[in-house]
Amino acid sequence: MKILVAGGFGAGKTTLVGSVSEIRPLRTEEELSEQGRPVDDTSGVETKRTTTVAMDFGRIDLQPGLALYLFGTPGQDRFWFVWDELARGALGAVVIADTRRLADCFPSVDFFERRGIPFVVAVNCFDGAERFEVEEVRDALDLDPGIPVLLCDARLREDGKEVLVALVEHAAAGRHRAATARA
Ligand SMILES: Nc1nc2c(ncn2[C@@H]2O[C@H](COP(=O)(O)OP(=O)(O)OP(=O)(O)O)[C@@H](O)[C@H]2O)c(=O)[nH]1
Ligand SMILES: [Mg+2]
Repeated sequence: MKILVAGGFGAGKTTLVGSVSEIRPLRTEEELSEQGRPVDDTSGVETKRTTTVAMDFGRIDLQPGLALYLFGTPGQDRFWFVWDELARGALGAVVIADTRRLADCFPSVDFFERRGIPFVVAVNCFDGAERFEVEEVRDALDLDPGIPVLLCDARLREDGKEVLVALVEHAAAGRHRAATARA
């Protein structure tokens, strides 16, 4: 199963792919440069030194016979053109949200809603960030009640796995509903 890991700049996409992957993840990190300063919005994540310029790639066997291929998207607006290519054939997506900059994940939510790709929202609970209930996040993002919202720490493998299990179950339930509707 091909899965996308999306979300705004610095939300923790590379971190999540790295923490759950059972292979050494492929990364395309580059230093944030002076040239990028006028176009890259780093507000809220001023300490960030590198950014994904193409994609992250990792793999995990979630259960016997179910391998997930994880594709982390780049977070900066100027790399949006990569998303269409990465999304081809994706069966689901994780949208990582940072509640300090929640609006940054709106474009990701729109992207998957418009393409009918099932997704879950994983709230990455950064140290020192104000905590919100999942229902508050759901309301703020104006999500359908059926879309799973989870709290996680992207650095923890078990949290990342929980998010992926929720996504696989959510995507499977959607396919089941579609098949039943056709029958
Ligand atoms: N405290 C805390 N720090 C985190 C967490 N997840 C990620 N970080 C840190 O936040 C920074 C951003 O993480 P990345 O994984 O690079 O974010 P990204 O979404 O891939 O960023 P771009 O590819 O540039 O859009 C890194 O310095 C991480 O170490 C978390 O759950 N808690
Ligand atoms: Mg990244």
